[in-house]
Amino acid sequence: MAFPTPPAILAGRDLRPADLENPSAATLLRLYAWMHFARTADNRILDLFRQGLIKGTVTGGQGNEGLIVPLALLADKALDVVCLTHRDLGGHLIWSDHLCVHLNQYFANALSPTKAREGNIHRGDPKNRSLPMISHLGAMLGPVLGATDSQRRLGRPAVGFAFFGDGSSSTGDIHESLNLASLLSLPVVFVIENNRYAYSTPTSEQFAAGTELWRRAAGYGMEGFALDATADVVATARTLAAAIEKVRATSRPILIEAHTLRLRGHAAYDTCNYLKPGESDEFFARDVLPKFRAALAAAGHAAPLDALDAELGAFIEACIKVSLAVPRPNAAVAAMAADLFAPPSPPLPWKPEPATAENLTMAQALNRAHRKILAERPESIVLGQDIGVYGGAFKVTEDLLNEFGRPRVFNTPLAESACTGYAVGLALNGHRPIEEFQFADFSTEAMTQITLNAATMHFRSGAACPLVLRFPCGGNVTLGSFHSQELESVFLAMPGIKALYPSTPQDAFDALLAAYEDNNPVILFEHKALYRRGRHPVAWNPNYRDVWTPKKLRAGDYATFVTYGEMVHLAAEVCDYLAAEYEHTLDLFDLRCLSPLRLDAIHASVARTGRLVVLHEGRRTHGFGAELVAGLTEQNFAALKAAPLRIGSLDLPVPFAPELEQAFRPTKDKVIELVTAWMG
Ligand SMILES: Cc1ncc(C[n+]2csc(CCOP(=O)(O)OP(=O)(O)O)c2C)c(N)n1
Ligand SMILES: [Mg+2]
Repeated sequence: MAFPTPPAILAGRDLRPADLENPSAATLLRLYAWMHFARTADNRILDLFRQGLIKGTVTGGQGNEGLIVPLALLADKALDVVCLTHRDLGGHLIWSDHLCVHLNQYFANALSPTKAREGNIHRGDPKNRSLPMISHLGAMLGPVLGATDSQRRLGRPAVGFAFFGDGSSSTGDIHESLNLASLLSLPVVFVIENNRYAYSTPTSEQFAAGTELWRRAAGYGMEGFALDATADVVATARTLAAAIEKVRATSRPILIEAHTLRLRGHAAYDTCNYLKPGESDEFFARDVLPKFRAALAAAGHAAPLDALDAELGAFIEACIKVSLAVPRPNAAVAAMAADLFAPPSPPLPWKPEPATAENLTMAQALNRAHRKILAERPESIVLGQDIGVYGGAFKVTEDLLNEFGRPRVFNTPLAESACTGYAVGLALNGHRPIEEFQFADFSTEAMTQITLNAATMHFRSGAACPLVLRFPCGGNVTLGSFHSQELESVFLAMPGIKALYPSTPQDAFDALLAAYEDNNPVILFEHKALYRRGRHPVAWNPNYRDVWTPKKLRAGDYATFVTYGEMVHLAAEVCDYLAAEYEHTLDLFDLRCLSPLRLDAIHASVARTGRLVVLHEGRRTHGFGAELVAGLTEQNFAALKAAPLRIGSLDLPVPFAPELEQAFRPTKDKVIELVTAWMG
């Protein structure tokens, strides 16, 4: 598809600080051209929405051009990192791609850069470090921090640009991200686009501590200032240029509160009935674009301005025509399903070490796997709370800091959301982070980052997000409701996450390598009660990728028994008991991989035995076993000789006292009782 040739003035997408000292007519006209281009594109997108040619809704950037255009022109598009918001079409147009590509996104057609899986302003350009926005305001900042840090670690003097609105400034992620950036001394320009409203809510109803949001900077130990981006474009550009240069040179973050405008309300459907009388007129009176145009015209540029307006208008119309002619998108289910996960890459060239087996606990096996990864893979980074000097709550990361040093191994603050977002950003830029959650329970703090930002990344943007999230999980350790949970059915209810759950030290060693080299977010469930349950031989296993498939631990013909995690050991004892006492032998499978499920061998077993027992530690109702039972029985229904047996914990929070916890969770005696009753 041939795209119309852009007007020559749009060939220049950069503005250097020197250009602003005594700006030439060409510089001023270029600034104006991009602003006018962005405004006209936004206006036409609104028209097209109203005509029903664009679906969903549109959130315009009309009124924000005085900020986003100079800033995007000043950014180094070959180095810097950005995550633009729903007011920043101008930024997208400048950062990369032809207008037609952006329109294809709005029309959600066959050439949409998100393959029509996202709509309207919800896109980025990950290969050019423009990180795709997600709706969850605040959650976009962490990835900017990570990708910017990744650039710096690779020796590139990048700056990150993190945008958020006055309303978004109320989210917890903003606090976490500002703190993290300052703590790690990351060169990030934080920009608050303060247009005085969040949807219909004025700033006065958003926060009590005044409206000078930039003053928050002091609380994070960073510089901050306010900027009126509706006044003088050149002055704004100069201020931004100085700030960017400073951040680039010092690698310290900065917080800019930019006063901007929202000329068309929140979105296309907004009636703006909440505005005070005359307020809209006041907005339009402050609009910087006509003021800039009038100043340029007064300076003698009226004729080129008219010509520019005409040329840009014609170009936009030509682009709309081209993009409107693009066919509707491919709705084939197979094509969508194929993109849920980033494709597997060849195995990494691991050294076949340790060649001789050592007797290790699971915690030690995981420690060995971390050391192997850090020693052999320069792109690896290990982060988490207390994982440094202390070696982690379960000592899995012991001595890693000593051996590999900062910044490859480092403690994170108590900020699971921003830190996971930061890890997402590292992953998007070619690093491979391994993040330890102190307890799996605290991963709920990072729910949005894991399930929406990371897990949907490949499907909606085509970018790989190789991330290992280590979850010390499970009970039987008398730690109560907030340190004992099994969360697999919570996280795996969302698409796009892989998950491994090893039950032996060797499988744990293999699982960390397999998870590490995968190009997707992988949760590694590590049962706390298994960390120190005896020492077992661990060595380099060339077939480490087998952990993605179930392992058959016992063979039999009476029934098929499926379980994972700590329950594997209990199930093995139950199987031995049934063989000894009842002469019933069972096929016992350790699932090992919870996502994506590869159940072929188990299907074959159920088809042969005709009986199924599923056991897990998480709650029974809505538990992961429901999926296993459904999947395994719907395919083998005709072969079933009995109703499947599903065993899990009670449908309660994990209780504290040992007596209560034992009553809550499956124990060997209870499982034997349930299975023998089921056997009849
Ligand atoms: C965490 C979160 N809660 C609610 C929403 C729904 N929502 C979308 S935009 C918006 C207002 C955002 O206001 P602000 O941050 O000031 O940005 P603006 O739209 O004014 O540019 C809201 C509430 C959201 N996207 N994210
Ligand atoms: Mg706002």
